[in-house]
Order: sequence, then structure tokens, then C-alpha cells
Amino acid sequence: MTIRTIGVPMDLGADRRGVDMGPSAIRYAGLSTTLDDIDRSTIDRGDLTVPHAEERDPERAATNAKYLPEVEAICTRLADEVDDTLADGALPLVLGGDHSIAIGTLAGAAREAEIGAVWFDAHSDINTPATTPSGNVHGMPLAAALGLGEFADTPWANAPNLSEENVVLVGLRSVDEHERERIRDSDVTAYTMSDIDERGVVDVTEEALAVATDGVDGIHVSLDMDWLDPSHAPGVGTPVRGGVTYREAHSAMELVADHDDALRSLEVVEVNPILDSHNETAELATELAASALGKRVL
Ligand code: DIR
Ligand code: MN
Ligand code: MN
Ligand code: MN
Repeated sequence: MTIRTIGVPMDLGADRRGVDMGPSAIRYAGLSTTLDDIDRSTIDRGDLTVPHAEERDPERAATNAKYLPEVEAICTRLADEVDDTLADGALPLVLGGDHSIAIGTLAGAAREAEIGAVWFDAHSDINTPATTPSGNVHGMPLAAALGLGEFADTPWANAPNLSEENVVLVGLRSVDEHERERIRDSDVTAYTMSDIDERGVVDVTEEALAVATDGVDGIHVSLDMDWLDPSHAPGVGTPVRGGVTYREAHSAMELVADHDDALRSLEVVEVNPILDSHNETAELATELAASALGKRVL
């Protein structure tokens, strides 16, 4: 199956500017040649056009969901791109950009199919404008896609065929107070870093994939680079100590590739070259995408 790369240089959903350079840094790290090692054809569709904060009314940043109209416009376009890609029989590989773009990827992936989602992230991304401590939409994409809280009234943000039972969070270590309640009150499955400590990343990821794929047509895999420990992935806007190691991350992505019959879309987000060290986080993002898409040593 052809892999189609779609870059989304979005930084309006996060506080730290620079994550808009993520798609460029990932390409510079050699994404296309790395993917050539996999037995699949790849095509790069370039980047969606995303406005810069400086072009926008500063008032848009003074709300409890910063730049939400811009996020809506971009995610609506991204959803169309993802849907078109799938309709052409290709697999969308979406490069972020901040994690708010997942609203668009999920909406597109779920347009014509029942999907599950596996979320590799330090954070649970299930805030809403009423619960967010930051106003940053990158902390809200799961709530938006599931139509939770105020997002019940924003149809553009709701993924049509995604239900809580098939949403799985893996590797949590930074969850806000209201997010904790929301996860407990929902049917979303969540594994913290403690679960990975106790059971190992292979066992946890296998179970996560089983839950996400149960009874659906396919899954979306969203990889927030802050899932990794900052010692391996320093180039992210919101690093949290105690993340997975380099090998654990590869191991989990290889398990994703083992479920390639279910994999419908893949997304790698939150690479921030300004905070990175010699592009190592972008290089790691490239490697992990390749592992998830089937690259093997032998
Ligand atoms: C925090 C941070 N929970 C927020 N979220 C991040 O702003 O809602 N998600 N960094 O990746
Ligand atoms: Mn920019
Ligand atoms: Mn995230
Ligand atoms: Mn995160």
C-alpha cells in the first residue's frame, strides 16, 4: 500500500512556537529515503498552508481555546486530505505540527469507517475549553474527536465513527485533574507509565492494540514525541520526565507494524526543532514512523 505523507506545520495549538517546523525537520532527517527501505511506495503531498500567529488577531490567543477558528479551518482541510488519501487506497502519514491536528486526522480517518485510536503520549489530551489549564488546543484533540463536554456542539471536530471503547492511551504521566475525572467517567482505556514499568511495553502495547482494533474497520495511531523520555526526544514543547526509552518506542512501533492489516492512518506530532539538539528528535520521529510502517533490520 502506498504511503502518502501530509505535512501540517501547525503551531497555533501550542504555546511554544517552533513546532510548525516539525514537518520540515522530519523530512530533513531523511524520511523519504528511510521509507524507501520499506517495501511500499511513498509519495509526499507537501504541507498544508497554516497561518502564522503574527498574521492573526492577538485576541484569538486570549481565549480558553486559542485559535480555535484557525484550528477548525486547518483540521477541516486535513480531514479531506486524509479521507481522499484513504479513498485512493493509500495510507496517510501525517506530520505535525502540534497535536491539535489530530482532530482533522481522526475526522478524516473515521469518515468512511469505524475506527479505533491508539494514543502514545505523556499527556491524555482530553481537556475541553472548560477544563483546560492552558487554553492550548493540543491538549484537547481526544475530547474534540469524541465530542466530550462543549465539543458536543462542534460537529466539525467530532470523528463520526470513533467510540470511547476503542480509544486507548499509552504511557501517561501528566494528566490534569479534570482529565483524570473524565478518563474515569469514560470508556476510554488508559495505561500509565506505571503499567509499562510493571508489565513491559510489549504486553501493554499488545493489549492496547487489541482494545483499539476490537470490532472496528481499522485504527489511527497517533505518536506524540513527548511520549519518549526527554533524554531521547528533547525537541518537544512539553517534555515530561520518565518516558519510554529508545528501544521501548521502537518495540511498540514494530507491534503497530505487525497489525498493518488494521493500520489506517499514522501521525507523528510535536517535534520542535527550536528546542531540539542537532535534529535528533526529528531523526527519531523518522525512525519510529518507519518502524510503525514495517521497517525491519532483517
Ligand atoms: C496540558 C498539556 N495537559 C494542557 N498538554 C499537552 O495544556 O492541556 N499535550 N502538552 O500534549
Ligand atoms: Mn509558523
Ligand atoms: Mn499530545
Ligand atoms: Mn504530549
